[in-house]
Amino acid sequence: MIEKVLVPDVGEADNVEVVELLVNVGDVVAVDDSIVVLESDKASMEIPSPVAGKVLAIAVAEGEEVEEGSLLLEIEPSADKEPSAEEKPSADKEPSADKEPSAEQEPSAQQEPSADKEPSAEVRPSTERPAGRPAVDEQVSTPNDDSKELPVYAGPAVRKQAREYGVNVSAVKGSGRKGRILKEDIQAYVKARLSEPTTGSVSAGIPPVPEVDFSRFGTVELAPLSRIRQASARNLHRSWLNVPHVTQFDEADVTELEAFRHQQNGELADGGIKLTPLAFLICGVVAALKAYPQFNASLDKDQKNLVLKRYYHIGIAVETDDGLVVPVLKDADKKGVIELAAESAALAAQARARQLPMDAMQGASFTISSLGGIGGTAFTPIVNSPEVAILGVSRSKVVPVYDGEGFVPRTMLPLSLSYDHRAIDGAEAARFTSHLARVLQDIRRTIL
Ligand code: CAO
Repeated sequence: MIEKVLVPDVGEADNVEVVELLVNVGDVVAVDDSIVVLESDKASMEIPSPVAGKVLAIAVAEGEEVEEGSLLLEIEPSADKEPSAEEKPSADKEPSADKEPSAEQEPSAQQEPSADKEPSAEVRPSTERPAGRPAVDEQVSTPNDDSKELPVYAGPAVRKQAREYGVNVSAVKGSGRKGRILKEDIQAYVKARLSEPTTGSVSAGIPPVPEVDFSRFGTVELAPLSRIRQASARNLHRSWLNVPHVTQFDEADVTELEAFRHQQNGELADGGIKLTPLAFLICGVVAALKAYPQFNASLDKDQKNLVLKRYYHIGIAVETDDGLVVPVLKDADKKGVIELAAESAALAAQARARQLPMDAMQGASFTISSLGGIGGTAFTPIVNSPEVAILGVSRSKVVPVYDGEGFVPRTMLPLSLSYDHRAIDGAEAARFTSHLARVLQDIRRTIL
């Protein structure tokens, strides 16, 4: 008499995959010995043998999809006798030291085995096993050949998953029958490892700042951060972590420019227009970006190309009561200084009134952060990634400059250019700020 073993009720799953065959033709199984591992979207299930006996035929192959009622195996029932140790399916056998791969031989994530490194036909038992079906006992390994630790039971699909995650199966506790490691065990292991606190070494991630109860030292008060501050904190942190920053400092002699600006402000006063250094800076920056297009660019996803932008949309960092906002002055290359002054003032006013439309904050190709109205001598702005550079401007001041014959008073404007060193070299940055300084020294250069 031949007993047909069918796929039992597998819950809600319609189709399940045969991920692992745990027996070979000719194996003798006892009642409840695991014979096959099925896997649905949600879980792996080891199917136990409903009868004791000898496996006559295997009707499925690994990777095949089956459903409730599909034929799995044909078993010739035995006359109530438990199979001897020799007859038992090889997965349950204690592995012999000379045959099993040790954990040290387990491929690491970096050493994904190539097809030609799969167990060769010679090391697989040749008995009646269909081609391509791995022998079950090849899936048993000990953590270390010399150790007295228990062997590790895991099937090929589970081992493949472990390799993909870089997990050493010998470290995983199996929750399947007889300690067999299931895919869920690998997932649980990875999850547990990821949620472990980091040890403080750089390779283990960024060490968290310890939480301190400041009220132990004195009175404290909580000041909630606005949503804008929280959003800019995320952006700044992302840029800080991703971009290798370098800041190039320089200064521009803006003596003549400032004289011209004050004179123009006198003439424009009636029209309600005020020229600040910012409008001239935008104008000078566009000229420098045209001369050095790699600053008006982004790195592509693979970091193999610079995406050079043929448009000049300048982000202006604006301080608002709710935090830093960066509206974008579009097509700055097509606008004159007065228009740039009017538009940047309007954008700053809109930002402070929280009236900026979404598209006014997108598409910048380069950003200027001016603290000149406040003070300071220099600072290191954070690149507004994925842009590759940002110009910081501090407050100009009149200083004595030696002109070869004597000291003369000159108005010097401090420039701080931070850049992404993956995209830009230091020499290029020095050329960019020198060029910008020359343009600002004589703004007529922008029309050349
Ligand atoms: N040197 C000397 N004086 C300067 C100057 C400079 N570099 N820049 C501006 N000034 C003067 C202006 O001429 C103006 O003078 P008057 O009042 O005598 O006319 C005064 O400082 C105030 O200028 P302003 O700041 O109102 O205008 P602006 O066009 O220079 O700047 C804006 C506009 C939006 C950039 C600015 O208001 C702002 O918000 N700056 C802060 C940006 C910021 O927070 N950056 C940090 C980001 S972190 O990277």
